[in-house]
Amino acid sequence: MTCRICSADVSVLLDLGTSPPANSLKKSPEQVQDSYPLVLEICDNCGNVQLRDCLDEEALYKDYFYVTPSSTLLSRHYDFLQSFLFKNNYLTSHSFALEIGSNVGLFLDHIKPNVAKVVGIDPAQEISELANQKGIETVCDFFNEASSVKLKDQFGNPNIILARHCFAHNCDPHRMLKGVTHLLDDSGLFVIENAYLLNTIENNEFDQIYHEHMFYYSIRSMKALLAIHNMHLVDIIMSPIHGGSIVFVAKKVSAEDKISSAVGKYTLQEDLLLTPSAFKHFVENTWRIKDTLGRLIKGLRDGGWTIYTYGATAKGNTLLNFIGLTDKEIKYCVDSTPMKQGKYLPKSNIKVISEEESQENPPDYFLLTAWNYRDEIVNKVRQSGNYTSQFIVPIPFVHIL
Ligand code: DWN
Repeated sequence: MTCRICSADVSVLLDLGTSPPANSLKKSPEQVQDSYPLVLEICDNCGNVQLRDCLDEEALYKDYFYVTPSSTLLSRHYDFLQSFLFKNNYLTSHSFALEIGSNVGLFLDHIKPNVAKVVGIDPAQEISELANQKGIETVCDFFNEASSVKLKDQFGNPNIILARHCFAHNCDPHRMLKGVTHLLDDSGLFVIENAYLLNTIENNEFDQIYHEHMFYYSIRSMKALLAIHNMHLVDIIMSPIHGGSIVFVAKKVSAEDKISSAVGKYTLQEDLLLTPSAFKHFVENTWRIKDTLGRLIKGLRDGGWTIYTYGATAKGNTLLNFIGLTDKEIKYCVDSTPMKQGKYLPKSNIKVISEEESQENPPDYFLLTAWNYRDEIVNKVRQSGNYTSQFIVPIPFVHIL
């Protein structure tokens, strides 16, 4: 039980029981899957919050079905991120941008017309093929020191490396940073976008805890990690995407670096708010949500009402499995991703159907497991003419829309 950033001793913050990998949808309900513990630990020395049990990359990405959804919210977020990067000259029309964990290449596709070159690297075979088919050059591999050597030989030094919602998907961030420092020259930038620990804690987002998420980064823990690699933060921006995300802009330390005032401002905020009592409330609220939602869903089911979940999300699988909800209580899961449809959610065995299929036979309630797209999904359902299905929103506290 040691911290994977600074090697100090850690203590257990929250134990969510066991679950299969959250993005490993099953081809049939009979398919047997192993479950693994979901235990969150905290390090008092550097502030790191980490998952205790890390799965190996094979187990995690063998049957990986997360495809970045096409969403107006996400597209607006890409605009916001792109304009922040251009406004501060972190990206220019001469930039070569490399994205780690680029998935089907939606973000690279967004910036491609405005920069000199884009390349992606993603370990999921089917997903990187989809990106290449769409014209986003994508290498199918894990990003580490070894693959960084190959990337440098093939493409040269990127001006900017982006890791959006994937930097925490790695049990040894030092390995990833060795690859980054190998690829970047002294002026190169490393941009990490990740769920922000302060938002996760304040909004009771315990469902963000699953095996892909091996770290829950704060500014404090990120600074400690970067310092080990002679890197530091030069800027930060916050975004509401995915329940509250932080974008860290880092580079190799140099005396001439200009540090944005945002770094000091957000560090102060975090020091004041990410306190032991905030963690205590988070743990208490997690158990409260489990109890309230479990009773609500089982009560509605016993009353004869039909319930579907909306969003075959990784988060949703943590939520369902922690509460113990299965296909006995929930008839279907609705999701717009063709690759997920017709498959079954891990452990709960709930069948995934398309949005069109759900429109033909809507339920009394949707449990909104993609609560990060709440407004977009609710509007879509209402615009399809369905004004009767109600939405049960589990986070930050259980409520009905
Ligand atoms: O870090 C991660 C985040 C960013 O994405 C990953 N490790 C995996 C993934 O987590 P998630 O599965 O919880 O992600 P999303 O992005 O919340 O998934 C939304 C799901 O909802 C997708 O499967 C698509 C679906 N969806 C839908 O059916 N109709 C989404 C929208 C916007 C819709 O209108």
